[in-house]
Amino acid sequence: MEDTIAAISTSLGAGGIAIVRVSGPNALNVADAAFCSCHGKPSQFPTHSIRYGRIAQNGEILDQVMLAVFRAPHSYTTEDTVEINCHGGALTAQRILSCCLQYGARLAEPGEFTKRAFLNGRIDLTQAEAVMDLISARTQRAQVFAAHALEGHLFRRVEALREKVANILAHIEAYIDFPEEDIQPATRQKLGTDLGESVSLLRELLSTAREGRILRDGIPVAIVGRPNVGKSSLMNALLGRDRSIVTPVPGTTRDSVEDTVTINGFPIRLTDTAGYRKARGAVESEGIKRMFNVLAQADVVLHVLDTSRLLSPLDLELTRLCGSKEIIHVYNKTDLPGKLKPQTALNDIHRVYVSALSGIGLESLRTLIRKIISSGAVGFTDLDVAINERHAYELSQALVLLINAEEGQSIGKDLALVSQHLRLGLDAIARVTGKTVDEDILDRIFNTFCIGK
Ligand SMILES: Nc1nc2c(ncn2[C@@H]2O[C@H](COP(=O)(O)OP(=O)(O)OP(=O)(O)O)[C@@H](O)[C@H]2O)c(=O)[nH]1
Ligand SMILES: [Mg+2]
Repeated sequence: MEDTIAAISTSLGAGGIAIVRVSGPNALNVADAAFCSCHGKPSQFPTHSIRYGRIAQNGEILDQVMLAVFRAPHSYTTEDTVEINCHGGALTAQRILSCCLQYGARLAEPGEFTKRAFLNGRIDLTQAEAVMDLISARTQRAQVFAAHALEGHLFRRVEALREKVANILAHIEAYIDFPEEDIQPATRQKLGTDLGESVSLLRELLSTAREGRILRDGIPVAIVGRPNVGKSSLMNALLGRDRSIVTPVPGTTRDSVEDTVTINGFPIRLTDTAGYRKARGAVESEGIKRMFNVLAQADVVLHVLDTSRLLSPLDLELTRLCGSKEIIHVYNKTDLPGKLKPQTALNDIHRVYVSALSGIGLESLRTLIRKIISSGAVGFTDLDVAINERHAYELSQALVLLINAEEGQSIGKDLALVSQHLRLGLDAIARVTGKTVDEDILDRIFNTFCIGK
């Protein structure tokens, strides 16, 4: 039998109301010991009812509260659950929590309520992860996708795929069990079609990984350029705060500096980098190496140029190193007397004139960034679900295995081998929804949760 857990489920700090949640077989006993009211004891309240009363610890009244009772299995965790709505502010809730702990509950671990909801079968693993995504969503789009996943959209897609693969496997294993029966060409063809469809479904899901990453982490945008052109100043101007060090000394920024900002509703992960030149010393050399890593990961590159200076071969080299990425050439320091005119050599299709110092042109830069992102160049999915990194890891393993099975099947390989690939692929798919899952993965997922969720 599980023990009974308790935690503060609202965020700490000033607020109208805080909620202390208690869940487990003893939740009602804990509430009976802590709650005094003319309405009687919580263990006698009907499920989904809320009553006014007081919480008292060893005879001392801590607060006037509303206490809600949810009886198993109709609660968030599917266990008996009590929610004590007390006054906000860290201390009151904290004292009520200690009172619940004294009367028999233990402090919940991060995400333990949601983990119980999963272990007790009320939600699958993708829905549990959606709870966290919902809490940490920074944009409306991320919030909408998380809400869909919580409704089970992703679960149903993965489950449909899993069933399809399970059926194919059952079919093939039937032939392995009765080797004397010759597999008919029509049957082989049907197996091939089903396998092909499963591979397509997998690919479709995997194609949403990028958007999933963008929704959670933001679109990666790199700020690059020669030393002293104003990269860090631009970073700070876009963020609206003093994040990256700015000095007149070329080579100020060494390490990459990352932060997020929302531009017209899009979450952006901006990274300021070390200025590009022939490195002077080991530190700068490492900084420039990191700049190239950031560049490789970026979807959009802000290549900053200094209009008060002439173009350098390094500028051309850097543009070339960006390859086919979406580049915006940011002509900075337009408040100074200018020498640098638009450069056809840079092939600067997207160009904007700014002064990071005065703020001139920043709005045009934001508009341009938004235009590029929403033009499809950076690509958004048509599906209403977007997988996360864990799902992508499992599904790409499944993809390799299914492709192996598909090939093996089509060239008439030993069916035992085909079925082995399928079985492993099926396991990987099942790990996405948590149908099969090990403790390690669960710990890793739920440890990222906040306490009280
Ligand atoms: N006049 C003027 N000065 C600017 C502008 N942007 C940056 N600066 C100045 O240029 C100098 C270098 O700015 P940073 O933002 O540190 O340049 P950086 O590209 O990050 O330089 P490194 O980190 O050394 O590669 C500082 O003195 C800034 O104040 C601008 O728009 N106009
Ligand atoms: Mg800098």
